[in-house]
Amino acid sequence: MNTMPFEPYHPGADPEEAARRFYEVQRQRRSVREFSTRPVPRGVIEWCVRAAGSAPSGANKQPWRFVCVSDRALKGRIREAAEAEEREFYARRATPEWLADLAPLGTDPSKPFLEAAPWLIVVFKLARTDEGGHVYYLNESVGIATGMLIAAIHHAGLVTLTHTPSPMGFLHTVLDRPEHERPFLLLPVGYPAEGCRVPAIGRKPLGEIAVFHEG
Ligand code: IYR
Repeated sequence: MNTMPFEPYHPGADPEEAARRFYEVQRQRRSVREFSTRPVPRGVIEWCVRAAGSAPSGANKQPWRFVCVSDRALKGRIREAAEAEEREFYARRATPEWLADLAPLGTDPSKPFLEAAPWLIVVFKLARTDEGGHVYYLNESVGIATGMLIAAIHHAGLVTLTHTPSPMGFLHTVLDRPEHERPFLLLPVGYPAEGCRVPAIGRKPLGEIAVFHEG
């Protein structure tokens, strides 16, 4: 059997205090739809993507690509294509139930944040490794990495939105990605617009999201 070298691993101290502090930070995170045009240096985006890339993945295949766009023309083309899909979605594709569920959020086919935000990070999942090999637990792996990316963006003092234009095949074409890369999620990243407001949503209490079987 061909095993890799193993190394010592040291977890942090005082898990309860650390867990509480992390919760206090993460609970401040909100999905934001109104972005400032204030620039964000590329270095900040690079650190956030490194954090995402530290995620666990099936057999450590790291089946993700984070395409980071600040180019104005490219953002314009993404907005145009996304809005075309969204117009179809709101006019025809969405079920009445879906539209009713979205109504309180006030979303519509207009996506100005795709041009206003200084960065768009388009997350692609790799159906195969770059070398053509198998990947495992693809959606789980890329979902975890994306969650870590969102946490990193929030931790950096920036905001983002988990945007899912559907279908999002156009991102493959517009960004000229190879065949084995499939669009997964689009994240505008930046600062909130001045006077930005977010819907007053609540989060389920622990008792509704957790079940304990204690020994
Ligand atoms: N992708 C559309 C619709 C949309 C769907 C869900 I589920 C949301 O939570 C929000 C929006 C849009 O971006 O408008």
